[in-house]
Amino acid sequence: MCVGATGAHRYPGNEGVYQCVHPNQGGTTSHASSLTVAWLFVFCSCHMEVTVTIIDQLAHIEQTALTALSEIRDAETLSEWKSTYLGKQGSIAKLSRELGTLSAEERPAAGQRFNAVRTALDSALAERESHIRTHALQDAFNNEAVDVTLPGRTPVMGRLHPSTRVLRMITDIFAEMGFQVWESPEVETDTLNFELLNIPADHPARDMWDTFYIETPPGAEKVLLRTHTSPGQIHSMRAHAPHPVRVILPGKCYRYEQVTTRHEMMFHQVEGIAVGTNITFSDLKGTLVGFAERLYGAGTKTRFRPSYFPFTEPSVELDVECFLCKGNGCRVCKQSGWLEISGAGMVHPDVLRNGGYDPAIHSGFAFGMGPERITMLRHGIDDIRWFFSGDERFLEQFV
Ligand code: FA5
Repeated sequence: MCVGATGAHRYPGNEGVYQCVHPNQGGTTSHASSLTVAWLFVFCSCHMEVTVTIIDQLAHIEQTALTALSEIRDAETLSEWKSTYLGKQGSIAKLSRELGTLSAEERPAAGQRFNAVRTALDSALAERESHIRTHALQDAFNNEAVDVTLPGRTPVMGRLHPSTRVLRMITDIFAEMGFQVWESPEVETDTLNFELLNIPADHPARDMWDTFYIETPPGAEKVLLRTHTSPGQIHSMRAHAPHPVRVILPGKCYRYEQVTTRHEMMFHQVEGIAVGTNITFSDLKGTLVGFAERLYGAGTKTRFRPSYFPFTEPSVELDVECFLCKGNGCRVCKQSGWLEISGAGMVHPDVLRNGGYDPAIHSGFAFGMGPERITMLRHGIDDIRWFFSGDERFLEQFV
């Protein structure tokens, strides 16, 4: 202690820091504040005492800081503690500014003490940080622990769309009969969708098969969304001619259609074509009857009705006996006892020629069926709009 000191005075601007004041200075002078008085005293007669005081203050800060630190349990409070004691405006930094006012002899000892305290606080902080982190981790383990004995959640399994399922059944059946499965474009030219299939610009069949046109420059060929899979007949014949061809072509079709319970503006078709030598109408019948029996069961009754398509001659519609009422007549078959499943016929000589075959040598049959209609008949679905409405209540029934 300073000899004759009047006691400890609060150091202005340095809360919690105490300073000795010489009795002769009386705490006030006519020409200086108490701070100035204190420092005059420091420089005049009591150098060692002030150094001890700073060191005492440092010890006090260290003690307070370590006590506070030991009670901290979370990262946020820890960060506050860090800025209070070790930050740029923290207690240690504030006190260290006083170092410059000490004499050259006193400064090293005080400096060393500052460094020691700072190092002690730094390492205590690091220790506390790691302690808090470990506890946080432990808490997370305890709170978020996975109970491995709980039964697992069954993942929701996707399933195939009913049209896709029936398309696959149809392709499987024809593949067994030796048909290749081909794809052909959904976007076609007017020539392929109509002209080469015997449907010139003014043909009445164009009304029945109206579609969506893609804007093209004036004078350019018209491009459209195909109305049926029949352009695939031309693609596949041209790819094989003059060799035999036996393919099916499943895919989407589009029509400018009044949408009803049986008519969609987008639906699927499966086209089939077989061209070679000596292919007759009985081959067509045998193929389609065999298909119907495989799809609806052995012994399924079928019938062929005369019909008209510009690209087949003769043309027919294939009906199967209604699987619901066994031919007695019901709501599904509209009391007729029969269900139509496909258009078909012998490939027209003009179309054979357009495909690259000589009708004098080659002949062939073709057919086109609608999988949605076939699915409706199989499952008693009363409205085709269910298929593409995206309603899960409908789709999830087809497991
Ligand atoms: C045709 O499209 C011919 N290209 C089929 C053909 C191919 C005949 C080869 C001869 C030789 P049609 O317009 O009838 O024909 O359609 C055939 C099948 O497609 C119909 O039996 C039906 O199952 C389905 N279909 C036609 N229009 C729609 C529609 N708007 N919505 C859902 N399915 C349809």
